Amino acid sequence: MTTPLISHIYTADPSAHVFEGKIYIYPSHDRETDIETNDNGDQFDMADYHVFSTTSVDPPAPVTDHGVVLRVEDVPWASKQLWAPDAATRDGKYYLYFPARDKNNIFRIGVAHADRPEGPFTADPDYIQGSYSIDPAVLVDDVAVGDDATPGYLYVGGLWGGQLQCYQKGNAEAYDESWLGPKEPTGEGVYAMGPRIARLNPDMRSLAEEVREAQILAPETGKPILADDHDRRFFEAPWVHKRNGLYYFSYSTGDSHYLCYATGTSPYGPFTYRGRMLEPVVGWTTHHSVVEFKGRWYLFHHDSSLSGGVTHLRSVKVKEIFYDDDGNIVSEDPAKK
Ligand code: FUB
Repeated sequence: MTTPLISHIYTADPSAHVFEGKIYIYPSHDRETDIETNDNGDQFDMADYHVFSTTSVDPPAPVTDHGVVLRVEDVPWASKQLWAPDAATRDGKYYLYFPARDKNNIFRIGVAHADRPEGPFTADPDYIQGSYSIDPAVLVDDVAVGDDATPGYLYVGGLWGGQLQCYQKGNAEAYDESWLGPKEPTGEGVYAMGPRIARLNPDMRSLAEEVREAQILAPETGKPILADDHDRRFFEAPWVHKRNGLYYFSYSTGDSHYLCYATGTSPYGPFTYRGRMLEPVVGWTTHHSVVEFKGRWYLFHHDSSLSGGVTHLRSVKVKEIFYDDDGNIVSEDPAKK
């Protein structure tokens, strides 16, 4: 079993990026509460974010804790639950994307900005208009859209407590609170709900278009994965990385506890399911990021081993991943076989 990268506080949902030659990690900051554990995730009652950095994960180097960079009380629109964040950089500025419940208890995506990757971050006064659900992940692409040479794409989505199922019709205005709770589509022939994507404006703080669904297709049918296929359907934790011009969309399957991936030729998908990249870990949730550093690829993820299996007290870990000649993600270096 691998050792947690950070053990002086509980951390989860690591989004790792290489900024200024170092690996920066933007995780959730788990904390103990007296809230009863339920399938809505109420026990995940996080109230701030720390940022971490390191110069090497293999061999391990010390991880620097840059301290608290944003608190829920510094986010004017938010009420609680600072869940899985991500970060991006553009034109010398750094952006932290984060989900939180607004004053009406609806999950929205917020953004905060800083001059340095380690913050501190200043939150925008309101959430990103048109945003909903949880688990933002931002890809800054290298394929121009119009005048924008490096467009940013925001991916979001999470079922059950993450409220994605409340948007059956797709758009932010069609919020249906009768779907609140640990619910999701089910039934013969019913398609799973896909993650959501929208291109960001060059300001990186607003959407250039309405949020839309990205499809994850089953390779055997060419059609979306079925809602009852819990081993493969999207649940939460979207992440997109690009390798050799191919977009890798990876995600958690939630109640079946896998990290899976699918690939496509456009940031919008469709993405065709390819396989698993992490088997179930200690704890209920699984959430990750994939980053290239000095020519090697790493999977950052979390488990609950440090807390002895407490679902909402997790710790960030890292492992190297490899690709075979067909672009499949494999856990052992094919060159060493
Ligand atoms: O950390 C709170 C939630 O747990 C995240 O938003 C999900 O992805 C899951 O890891």
